[in-house]
Amino acid sequence: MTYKLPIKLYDVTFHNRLLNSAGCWCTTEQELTDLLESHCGGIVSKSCLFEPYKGNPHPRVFYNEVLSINSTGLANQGYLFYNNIGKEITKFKPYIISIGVKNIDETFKMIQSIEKNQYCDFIELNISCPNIIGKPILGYNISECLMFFSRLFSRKDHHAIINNTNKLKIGLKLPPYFDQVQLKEMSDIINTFPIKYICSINGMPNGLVLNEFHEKVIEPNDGIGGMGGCVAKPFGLSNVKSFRRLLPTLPIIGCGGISTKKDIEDYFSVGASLVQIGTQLIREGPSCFERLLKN
Ligand code: RRO
Repeated sequence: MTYKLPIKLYDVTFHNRLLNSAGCWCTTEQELTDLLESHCGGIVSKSCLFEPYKGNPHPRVFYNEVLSINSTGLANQGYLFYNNIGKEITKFKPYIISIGVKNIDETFKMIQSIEKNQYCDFIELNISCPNIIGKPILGYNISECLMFFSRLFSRKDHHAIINNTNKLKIGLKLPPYFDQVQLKEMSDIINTFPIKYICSINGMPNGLVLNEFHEKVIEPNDGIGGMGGCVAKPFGLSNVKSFRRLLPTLPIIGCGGISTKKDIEDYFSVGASLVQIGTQLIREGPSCFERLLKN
């Protein structure tokens, strides 16, 4: 079972191929410490913003045996927290700082500042948060993405990334695409820039779950939020398979509905090099990594 083996992405060696998904068990110092002590092969932070942010009203996360729904709303401790804690984490495991792309100028400032310290191995730009109320998902707007990456990678200090020196490596967390034309258009954009990996997929946007009394199970946004768990897996698999065909050499981290070894192997069979675990990590806690690596 290859997912138990180390894997090298560029100069970074992951201990095995199982990571947490950004947002799951990775917001507080205690949660990040739990991950450090778990059997995961590397750690991804909560998507962060320039300033700490309290996020949406509670309850904002719900899960059962088949699905999860959340509208956390980018609750986070501010990028400096996730940057500084990286000094400790990177002594033991590869560390990816996920950045929530909400305000483009702030995104640039965060990247610049994180690059100075190098307390992480990759930055994962989250262009797929389904819960920024009133804001469209950047990853669905192909022309905005083109403008965003053009600005990002034409910054003077980013020429180093293009030249492949030791500047920080940038990956993308993508939304699920439901149409092959969009997958092709996004792939063409990704191909144009020095993006080091993609993680596919984030939660499926715009879901609604009702309880036995037909009431919403999360408070924000009329109960509407991003969906994970089993329901997401067919879309995660199809997106990874399509991106593998369209971007034959780019490392892909598969995500969406992984709770068993079969799920992991399915993602590897369509071209993922690593996987991220979200809903099942929330359900089971960080011991899920040890269970999945056993036998
Ligand atoms: O914080 C959230 O509401 C959230 C984010 Br940033 C994301 O990328 N995906 C998600 O399901 N929730």
